[in-house]
Amino acid sequence: MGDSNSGSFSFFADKSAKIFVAGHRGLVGSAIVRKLLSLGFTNLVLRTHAELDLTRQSDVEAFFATEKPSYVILAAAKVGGIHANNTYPAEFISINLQIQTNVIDSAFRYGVKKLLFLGSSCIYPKFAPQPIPESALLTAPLEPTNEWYAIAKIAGIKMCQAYRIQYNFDAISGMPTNLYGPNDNFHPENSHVLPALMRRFHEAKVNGAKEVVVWGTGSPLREFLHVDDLADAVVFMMDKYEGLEHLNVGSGKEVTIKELAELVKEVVGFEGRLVWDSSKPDGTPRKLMDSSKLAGLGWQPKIQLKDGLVDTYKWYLENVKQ
Ligand code: GFB
Repeated sequence: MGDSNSGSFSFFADKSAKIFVAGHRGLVGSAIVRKLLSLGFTNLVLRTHAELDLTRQSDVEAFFATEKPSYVILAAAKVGGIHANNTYPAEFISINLQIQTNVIDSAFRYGVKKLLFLGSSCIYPKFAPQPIPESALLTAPLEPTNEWYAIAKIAGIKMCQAYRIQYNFDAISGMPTNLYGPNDNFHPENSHVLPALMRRFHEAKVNGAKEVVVWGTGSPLREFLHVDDLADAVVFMMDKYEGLEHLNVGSGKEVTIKELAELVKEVVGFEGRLVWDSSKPDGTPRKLMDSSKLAGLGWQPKIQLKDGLVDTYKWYLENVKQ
């Protein structure tokens, strides 16, 4: 049980191995599918929510019994931005606990060779040391706006660890920082800041509005990673990592929400002004991850924020109904 893959295992040895990507229509899952297909993997097992409800234990078990995938990448989750997390705490804790418990347990029971569980940087304490090392987990209280989601994700990490310790099940966890990219959720209230602002600036530009409202004070710092970089890291970890500890996956670069807003405004081409609504929560003041463990294994992000924003806005224009 080393910190990295010491044996001769190669995730790339058999491109026809059956891989279940749970959550393949979401921001993260769709990027992982694009990545696997671009690498020549041919046997992806995908199920829409309507085809397989991952919160239903017996359905998940029946799916694993029938399909018997070799690998599982668990990118299915109930996710949202600060407002959604704060408004639907019961859904964030219960749906995530159910999905991950069902999938991790069935994966073990039906002979999956390796599983990768994805969490979030919100698992760390509100006032964690910056940049946040993996060892900061469970050392102090969480940020209240997303503690329900965080508790579920911490339980997922712990479940992977417990199954490795007791059953020697090769389950690993990756904790991405704030993500963005194609197939994001652009809902005006429930989405994360980046897609929310992109949509608001776009609609303001199209409607000729003079100002756009941005939540909070603009002072919180956030680290953003393009989802294609995350997908690259996921494949890298499937191949190279088999440690007990979860691994941070970040870009190493942070911006204030004010800087982000200015950047999105520029990319979209909105020329009016920003109005700050300080009645909305800021959330945690800063969450820059220390991703040096993953870097030490040989992985680096490639996509700069500005380039990623241009790419995401292009996708938005081509795919989202105006
Ligand atoms: O992206 P966001 O919702 O996630 O908010 P968190 C980030 C920051 O952007 C906060 C500000 O300081 C918000 O106040 N913000 C400004 C806005 N305008 C907007 C807007 O229109 N929409 C949104 N959503 N924010 C989430 C967690 O926290 O991070 C999740 O709630 C998850 O659980 C995710 O972990 C990665 O970074 O604050």
